[in-house]
Amino acid sequence: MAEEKKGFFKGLVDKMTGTACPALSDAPPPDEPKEEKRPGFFERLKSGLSKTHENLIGRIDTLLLGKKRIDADTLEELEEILIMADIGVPTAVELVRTLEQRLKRNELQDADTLKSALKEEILARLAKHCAPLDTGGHAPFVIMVIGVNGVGKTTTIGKLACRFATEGKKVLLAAGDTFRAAAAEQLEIWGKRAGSDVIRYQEGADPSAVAFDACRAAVARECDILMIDTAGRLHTKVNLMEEMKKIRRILGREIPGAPHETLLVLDATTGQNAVSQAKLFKEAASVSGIALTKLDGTAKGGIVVAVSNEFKIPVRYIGVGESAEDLREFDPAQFVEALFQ
Ligand SMILES: Nc1nc2c(ncn2[C@@H]2O[C@H](COP(=O)(O)OP(=O)(O)O)[C@@H](O)[C@H]2O)c(=O)[nH]1
Ligand SMILES: [Mg+2]
Repeated sequence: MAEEKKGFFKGLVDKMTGTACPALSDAPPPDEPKEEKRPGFFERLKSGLSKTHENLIGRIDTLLLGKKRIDADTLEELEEILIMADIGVPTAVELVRTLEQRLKRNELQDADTLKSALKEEILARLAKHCAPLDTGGHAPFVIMVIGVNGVGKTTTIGKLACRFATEGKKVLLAAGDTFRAAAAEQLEIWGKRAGSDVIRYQEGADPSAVAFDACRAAVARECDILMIDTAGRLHTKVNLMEEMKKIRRILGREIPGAPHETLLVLDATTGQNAVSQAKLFKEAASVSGIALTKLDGTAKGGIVVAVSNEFKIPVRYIGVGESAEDLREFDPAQFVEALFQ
């Protein structure tokens, strides 16, 4: 109870001093519908995806310009465009096969019907593997966040902490990236914004010890969510995977079923590299969800489709910027709309 009060009080102070998640605590502008900041996010998503839009829809428009009818050659060229837009070879081939069948059934008369068929097929694939993260089943619900350096792990944890805090959840963060002191400092800044405590050790400490302490603290403090940041040095791939396994073991030993979510963070700007990373981590770390960051300003947004369709792991969140409000639950219909509009 005392903790609750402290959390509330701290939240109040942060609000007054402007250190609480500014974007999340801001009132919506008067002309925006109250309950959702969604239109704002949709616009940001749309402008973030504008390069991908140019890369994909722009090229499709050029391909179809002046075409009286759609034929097999058109679809072959479309396949190339899909691959260039980072939708990935397997998914591009699959999409075009489906469109060929539609063509045979005379369903694709012109550019518009082709584009809306493509949109439908992409949405169907995204929707099939979509599942929002449900943290309700366990307390504390333990989220282990993994991924290579620089993809946005710490930032995503910070944004999520803000998000959970606005839902009234008590969040604890663990600075498991002990490799760089700056990583723990960065997490503490986010912790302050979100009103969440951070368990941190000195630089170079054993991340498993941090995880162990964090579990004990999360249980003792009756937290709803525990998020564990991890290091992502890829040049020591084997060690990294071993370290992750060790952390997992500790978590599972301390809290039944933990980690309840292993969230892999991927940087959309890296395109097919993100696909390779997903492959690597899926095999080694039982990834249960994906967060795709930096969808703002990249031409490689097609990667969302590739990752979701190839790995059959739900994309939980997408990031379109650096502030707390720029992380949202992945909504396939909204994404496809923003991409095609
Ligand atoms: N533009 C943009 N930048 C992001 C996004 N997510 C993270 N970043 C930035 O990416 C950089 C690396 O993020 P960080 O969380 O430190 O990565 P980590 O090494 O995986 O923990 C930071 O400068 C973040 O602000 C995003 O969705 N969009
Ligand atoms: Mg980090």
